[in-house]
Amino acid sequence: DKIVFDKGLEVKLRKSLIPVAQLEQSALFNRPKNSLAAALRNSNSGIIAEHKRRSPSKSVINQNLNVQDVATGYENAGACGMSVLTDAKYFGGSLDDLLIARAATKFPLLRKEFIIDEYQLLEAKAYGADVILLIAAILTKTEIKNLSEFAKSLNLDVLLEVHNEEELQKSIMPSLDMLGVNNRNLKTFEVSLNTSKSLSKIIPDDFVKVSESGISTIDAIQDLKHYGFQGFLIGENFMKTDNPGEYAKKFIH
Ligand code: IGP
Repeated sequence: DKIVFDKGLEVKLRKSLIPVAQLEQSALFNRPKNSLAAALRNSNSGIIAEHKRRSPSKSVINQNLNVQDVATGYENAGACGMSVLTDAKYFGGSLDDLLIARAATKFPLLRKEFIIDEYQLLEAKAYGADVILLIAAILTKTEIKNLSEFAKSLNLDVLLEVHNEEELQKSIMPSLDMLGVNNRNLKTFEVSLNTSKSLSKIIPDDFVKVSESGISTIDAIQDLKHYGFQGFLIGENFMKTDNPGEYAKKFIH
């Protein structure tokens, strides 16, 4: 499982991937659709609560919690759904985190990952996700189209994330369910809710609008609602507490 080059340099090989046929046969693969977009449309709170141990901008957020407790806490608090980071390198997450959250809850789960190929969508489905994230900044228009259409064929909801008008213009297409505006600038890590407010005007009304990142007060949510947002993705603000589910309740009731 590793290659040793001369001069003693070692490179570990990626663990071999599960064959597609095996993913498709997994017990979770043929679940009926559990739509986050529908849950957000029918909710007053619109909270999508995230599990995030660490991040490139903040390093450690919270390493002391277990995913099962966080997931049941969020579900009991009445969140519309949960986002589970599965990226290991930057966020310390894994597909096992997603599977554990799935086993513990019934509400919609988002696989939070840098998705670049169809295989990751099959994985998302097999590990219990209901929703996938596509990031316009790292995908071409054709990739967004192919990946979102494939996701729809698997009964997955699609949340497309943008940071600016250019990304939004190239991405608008019928195979998306939700449009997310990320308030965090990926290059500078600066956060401004004005990003959501200014882009809200040019997002067509047939998509559920989601504001992502840097949301820490109920007032901020009220303000964003006036701009048509129905979903609010909150990670760090919940995860930095000892009991994220308990803290999330303040934002829901
Ligand atoms: C949550 P915050 O500031 O509440 O922890 O942000 C979420 O928006 C953020 O984790 C996120 C993200 C992403 C992470 C938004 N888009 C893409 C990784 C990849």
